[in-house]
Amino acid sequence: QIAPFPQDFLWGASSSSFQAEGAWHEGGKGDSVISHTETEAQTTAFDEGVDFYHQYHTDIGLMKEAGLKAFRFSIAWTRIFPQGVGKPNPEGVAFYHHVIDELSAASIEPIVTMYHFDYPQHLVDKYGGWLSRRSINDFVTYAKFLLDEYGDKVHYWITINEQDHITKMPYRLGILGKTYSESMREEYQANHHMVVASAKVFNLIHTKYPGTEVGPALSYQVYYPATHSPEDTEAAMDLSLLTQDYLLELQCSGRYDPVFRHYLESHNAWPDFPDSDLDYIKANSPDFIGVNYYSSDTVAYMPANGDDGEIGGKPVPSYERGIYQKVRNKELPTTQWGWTIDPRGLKLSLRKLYYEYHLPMIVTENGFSEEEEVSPNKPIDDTKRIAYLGDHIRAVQEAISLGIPVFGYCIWSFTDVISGHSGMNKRYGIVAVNRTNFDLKAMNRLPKKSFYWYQQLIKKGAY
Ligand code: BGP
Repeated sequence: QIAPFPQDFLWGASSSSFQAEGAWHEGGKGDSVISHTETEAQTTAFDEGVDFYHQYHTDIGLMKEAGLKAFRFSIAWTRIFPQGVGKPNPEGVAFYHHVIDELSAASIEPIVTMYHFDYPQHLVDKYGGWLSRRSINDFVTYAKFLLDEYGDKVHYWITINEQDHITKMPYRLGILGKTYSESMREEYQANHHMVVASAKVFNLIHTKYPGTEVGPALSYQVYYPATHSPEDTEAAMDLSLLTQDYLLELQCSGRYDPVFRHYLESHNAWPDFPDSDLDYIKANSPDFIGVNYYSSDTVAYMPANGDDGEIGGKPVPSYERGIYQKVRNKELPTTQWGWTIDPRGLKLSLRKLYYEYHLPMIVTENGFSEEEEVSPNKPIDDTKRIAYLGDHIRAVQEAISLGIPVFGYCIWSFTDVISGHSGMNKRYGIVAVNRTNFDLKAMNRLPKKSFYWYQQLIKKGAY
């Protein structure tokens, strides 16, 4: 028996400042680490984004037409504090008031991410950013400013988006020219500082802003063992621990898992911190967990002298000798980018997270990417996206039916945005943006078939 979605379920969609806003050199905005990445990302015109900065009014109009109950977006830290700290920038502050007010006028709940990958470059130059303990206070000062400014209008806050990925992508921390394995010590030091900073923001919210809820948004997935062999089962457990479980365990329970600690120590990557941090983190845990789910992975044991793993793609290394390698799962179809399509994996992830942490959850990102041709007169017939979203929404409903508290679901993304890795070739939106990689002129919005499908689904309140 499948239970209906709760009446107040937050049917939503998601985006992020650096992928949507553009206007990098307008409105007094400062540079973030994204402006300085040394990857292919630089060629993808984040500086123009999809022009949300100028077109938010149109976009929110479309959200209203779709019947969205929630919109999750992020604030660009460097629009508020161009240098990361110091004097706030009135134009940036006003911009987010406009966005939030317009959402509220359309009865759309704003879900606001404080930091979604675009860390202020100035703080990296000044003291190394998250690598230094000084970063903790600066994040808390920024968060406090946001709460004082927008706190009476925003109920749901997300502290950091996908810290689990930031930790594995050195350039997102401003560490240039080094791979993950070369910079592990710095990465996990930064990770620890981000957890303490988040705990301080949880504390701030719980003591000073009652009626407001806060949590992290993590990328989460299931890892299946490739065979029945105990080695592969252990490899799948290990990968889950090393990519995601270690972080939730630390953030929600104030504990470094011993196997994880052993892993860090054996790589000379154990961070420095005072013992009191762990008690503090334990005493200040989140109210909910935001779950970004796209796909699952299948894992085999990789001997210390094994060949390179088969798949790359997502920003988690595809193998680590002596521990795991990701392998293809023949049971599951994939997207053009080789990401598996696995709705049951979403239900399993929600079950596992609830079993471990007993916190309410919201799916903060879930979506299907494809290369698409935008034609001005014909809505894109994105049948595969509709099937993907429908199957994943069904999986959420099944989880809710089992008693797991999931209070919302946000499609990634509302309009097409600039993909983190593949620019405008990789589109996720239910509204197309008429913009090719290098044509910055026209950015019309054109609802796809999935837009009308989601509109009907929200109206019915059921899949
Ligand atoms: C998540 C990020 C988003 C978004 C999404 C899709 O990791 O939080 O910002 O980019 O993944 O990823 P991509 O654009 O690389 O396909």
